[in-house]
Amino acid sequence: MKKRVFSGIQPSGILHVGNYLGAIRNWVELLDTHDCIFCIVDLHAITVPYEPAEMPGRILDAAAGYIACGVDPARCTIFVQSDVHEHTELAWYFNTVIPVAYLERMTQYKEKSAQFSEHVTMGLLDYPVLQAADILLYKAEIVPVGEDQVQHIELARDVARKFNNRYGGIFPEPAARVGSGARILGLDGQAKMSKTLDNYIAVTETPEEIWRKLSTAVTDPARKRRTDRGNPDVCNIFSLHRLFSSAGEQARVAEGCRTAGIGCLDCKRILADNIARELAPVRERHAALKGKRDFIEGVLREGACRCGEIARGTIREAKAAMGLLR
Ligand code: AQP
Repeated sequence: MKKRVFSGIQPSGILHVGNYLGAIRNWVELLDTHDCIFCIVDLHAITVPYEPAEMPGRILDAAAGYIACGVDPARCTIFVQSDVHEHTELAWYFNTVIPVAYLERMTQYKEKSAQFSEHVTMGLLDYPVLQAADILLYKAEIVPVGEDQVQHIELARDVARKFNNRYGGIFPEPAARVGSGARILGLDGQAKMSKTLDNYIAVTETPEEIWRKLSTAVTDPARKRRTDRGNPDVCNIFSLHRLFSSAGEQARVAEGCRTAGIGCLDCKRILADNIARELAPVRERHAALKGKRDFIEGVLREGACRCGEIARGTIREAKAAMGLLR
């Protein structure tokens, strides 16, 4: 029996290099060795203000993005969260075992409620409980995510433990799997790469767009002139080299930076070429999928069908344990 993996991304418009390195590249590594379920978490995306008319297109685009990044639907299950209504049902059961104080402590809740101070809803507070339900509905043991999501996976473990203590051992305690791109900083070199901060490179950007964005990105702040020696260890551009460039190239760039043998623009040029090379197949597959709506809908339908079956089984078990089955 392969261990089960679950992860998801919100359909909020754009897949960026942070999502790719923090999550999707790690998903692809697990395709052949694990039973992988990847979700488009639309119910999470509606916890902040959004445009309903745009949502159907965003969901399809997220699915196309997954597939374009190498999440091969023949080797895993891809589905849309709201197509399997048991996610919200299980979240409600979990709401009855998890204290409110646990949720009020969540970093993402604090950040998002500051960001959307006019829109601090129950959905925003309850986000991690729904996320626990997403994972535990499938009794997934491994959750590949970026560092920002580790606290939520810890909460999912708390939920599983509390439910099991109260009603019997139904749920495994899932573990976060954080890969080498755990926390990608944005082009400002300070905050996490994210859509809302507009400090990202999208996975579908052209080589020209990648270069345009990188050319103004922040490097070692102490290196002011071309002739100054730099420190790759504090340079965000070099941290991206670590994820996109070969070991030999990293060593040459680091040496060139430390000795002022190369300038920041030279260093960025090499990085831009390497990112563009790795993302070229993603961009091409994404463009090819544009005209294949029926194919994508088929993948999502099939995914919802398989997930619905597993979900119904778990819900039956949970209800029986809770005394809700007659
Ligand atoms: N900068 C990042 N570095 C590493 N991993 C990241 N992830 C997101 N940003 C980074 C990982 O991507 C997965 C999807 O998370 P999400 O659906 O919560 O993505 P997101 O939060 O919508 O991405 P943004 O751009 O950060 O959204 P906004 O700006 O709306 O808050 C997760 O595994 C996450 O860890």
